[in-house]
Amino acid sequence: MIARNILLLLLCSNVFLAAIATAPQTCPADASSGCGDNSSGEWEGEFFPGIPKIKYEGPSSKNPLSYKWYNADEEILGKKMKDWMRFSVAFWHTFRGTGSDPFGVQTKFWPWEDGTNSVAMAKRRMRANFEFLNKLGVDYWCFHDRDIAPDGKTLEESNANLDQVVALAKELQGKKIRPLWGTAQLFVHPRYMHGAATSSEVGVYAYAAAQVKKAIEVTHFLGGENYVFWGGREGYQTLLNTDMGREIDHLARFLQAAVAYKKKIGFNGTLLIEPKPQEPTKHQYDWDAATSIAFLQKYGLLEEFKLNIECNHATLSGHSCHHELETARINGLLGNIDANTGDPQIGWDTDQFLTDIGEATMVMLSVVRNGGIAPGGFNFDAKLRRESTDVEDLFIAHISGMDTMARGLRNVAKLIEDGSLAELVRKRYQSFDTEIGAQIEAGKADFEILEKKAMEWGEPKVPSAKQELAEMIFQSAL
Ligand SMILES: [Mn+2]
Repeated sequence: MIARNILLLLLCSNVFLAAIATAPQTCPADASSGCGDNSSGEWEGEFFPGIPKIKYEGPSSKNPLSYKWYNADEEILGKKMKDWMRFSVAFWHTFRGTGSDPFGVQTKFWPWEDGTNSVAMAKRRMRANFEFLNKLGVDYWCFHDRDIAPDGKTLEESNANLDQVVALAKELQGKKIRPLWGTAQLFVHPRYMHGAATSSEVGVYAYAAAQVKKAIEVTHFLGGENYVFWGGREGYQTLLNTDMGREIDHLARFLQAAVAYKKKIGFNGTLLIEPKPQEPTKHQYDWDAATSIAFLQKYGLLEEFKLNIECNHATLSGHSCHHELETARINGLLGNIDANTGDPQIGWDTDQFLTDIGEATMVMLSVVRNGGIAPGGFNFDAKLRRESTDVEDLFIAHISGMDTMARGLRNVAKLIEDGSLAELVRKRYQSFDTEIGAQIEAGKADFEILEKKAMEWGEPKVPSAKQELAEMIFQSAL
């Protein structure tokens, strides 16, 4: 009996040893394994072994690692799909997302992570990012300064860390890949607990300015096409201790200084404001598109900024994503889309990959009406669910998100070709395609003229809005 147990133990050990010998090189998130001692940040071999370059295989393909609807070079409505989309991978979710939530710790342990936040680890992670982009066939990426390089003990040290990682990113980008946008992380560190540009502490305002200055510089250095301001903690928890007027004035001065600095260093990228109504603060100053537009107008910044509309932020503010996109578009301010979605039954920012085809079709309706969104694009500000823990899931999530947007674009092409939805809208407003309608739209119809018409015409006939017909036409294109 004892002998049999020893034999079994030996057999098991052999199986165990064989498993170690054949497993791909991994660095478990245990710094004592030695992986963390790799000061060069080099990584032998591929980060995503066994995952090929993702190709278009068409709608009938059952291969999860292929595009079914996104065919980068195919022309739709006079433009290549890749030029309509300009997809971007968000470094923070894809490479810094750990799966932790307020109730539980990390669930994702990517093989290349060593459990440290060293510069060497940051460099290794950057190499993983570029292998991911190349395999996915995506030309853009987005980052916060502190996602890609660790905070140092001083601002000087943080800047030096960032410079090291950015130099590597520049080398790995080659000629084709560049940032869709960069941004500064002004919400994680405790110094930003009262906000950054809207902090009650002038030292924090200055620190945030220095951090944004550096983040604009590195975005420029990397050839970034936009720069984003998301006011993570630019808001309040209670008005009882808050001078809202003064804080919003400070925010405007901060953004005016950013515009001046951008021009000084010759950065031609678009500056973008990303509205969000709340979370982490109770009330954020960039509540929604309309609020942000009024702010830009008040402080003379309309010519200097556009909006980065995030679908999940739109629904948090009580709007649809389509509403926010259209509000930005009709004001000439649609600059970029953070392509994600929330959960209809959850009231917070879940940052999920958008996979609803109807929603994607409405998003693409705005983009097509806008003539595209370059120099903006679609940034996947979206993360795997906490329970999705395979490396492969990172690819599947992006492929699914890209295919969904591609289906949206194809559906818009169908709607335009069919023409009946546009015709329904045209007919609805045709009473304004008249002499008096043109007079009204030109601002030349005063109340006396209109009163005369009202008396001449008598009670107006009011036709049906045909909402169900509009919905039927829309559905038939999906
Ligand atoms: Mn976002």
